[in-house]
Amino acid sequence: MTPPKKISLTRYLVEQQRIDGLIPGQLRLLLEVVARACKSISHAVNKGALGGVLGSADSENVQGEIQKKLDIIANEVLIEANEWGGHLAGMASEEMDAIYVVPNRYPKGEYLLLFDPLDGSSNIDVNVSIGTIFSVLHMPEGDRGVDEGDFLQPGNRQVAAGYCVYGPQTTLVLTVGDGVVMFTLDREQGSFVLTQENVRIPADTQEFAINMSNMRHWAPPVRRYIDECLAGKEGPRGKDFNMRWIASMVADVHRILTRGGVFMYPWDQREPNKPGKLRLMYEANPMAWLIEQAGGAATNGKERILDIQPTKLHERVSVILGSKNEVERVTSYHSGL
Ligand code: AHM
Ligand code: MG
Repeated sequence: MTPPKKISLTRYLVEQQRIDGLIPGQLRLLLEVVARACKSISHAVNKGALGGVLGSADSENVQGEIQKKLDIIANEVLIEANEWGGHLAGMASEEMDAIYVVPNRYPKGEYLLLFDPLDGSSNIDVNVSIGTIFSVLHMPEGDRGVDEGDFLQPGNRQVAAGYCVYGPQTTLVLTVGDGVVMFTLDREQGSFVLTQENVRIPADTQEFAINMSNMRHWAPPVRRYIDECLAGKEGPRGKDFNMRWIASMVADVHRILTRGGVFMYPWDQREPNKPGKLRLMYEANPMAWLIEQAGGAATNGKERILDIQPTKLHERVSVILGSKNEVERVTSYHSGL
């Protein structure tokens, strides 16, 4: 029997460019560079204590969170890999207060790249899955200089989005608006190999993901939804639910893309003036687009995440995403509020 042919990320992107014209040349280069950077972050993650990469960096990011060494390493890897290729005009990151404009010594391209270089930072030192999340936007038409305003586009304007999860396998998950594809890193070959096309999320699920320790702070609609799940077969839902919470959005979303489920990081009363914990532009938007492209849904309880007009680069948002019927149910519990 002929072994199944291995399709590398490079080949996949070239074919998409050739057959469907879905991926312009500069975007293809950008995605390859992001994938290469993820490969190198994956190596650093795998070395762990042997590479001296664990622990805190004794610095804070713009959100007032203590940075881990790997947060900073991953951020640098992504910037260094992307700044010289001529495909980008600027970058923005969870780990940088301001946008990063491609230095004048390099040619400038037409795209903007946003990323959370290492999501799930609290899992780094305990050897649990973490990941890189990225979102690609087009520079607004006719704009010559790059400023923060150029980045403030709703998620429905993304031209590519994805994440790379560093778990038992390193998996790169991508959309350019034509469904969701997954590539697994083949360490012997050093390349990402296509392992799943046309990823679909079942519309129904019996599994939810939420940090239950915040229950007492939630708003009534979220409480109601979780209470009903917890009531199981005897409750209004008439079925038992299972729970998972990895504290790495990449790993939770990856599970949902693989077998369905609903993920929530809702607004809560701990910090009533913040819309949520997660960041809109480089966490919620790319994940929301991937989820929708796989047939799921993503809202903030009131509206589609992808339709939110951002007003700040590091803006936060309440997130409910995953299996369509469950997301619609939680969202309907918010209506009239
Ligand atoms: P980070 O970007 O600083 O790592 O924070 C985002 C992470 C998400 O990956 C995860 O869903 C959430 O924070 C977990 O938060 P908590 O520790 O409050 O459960
Ligand atoms: Mg994050």
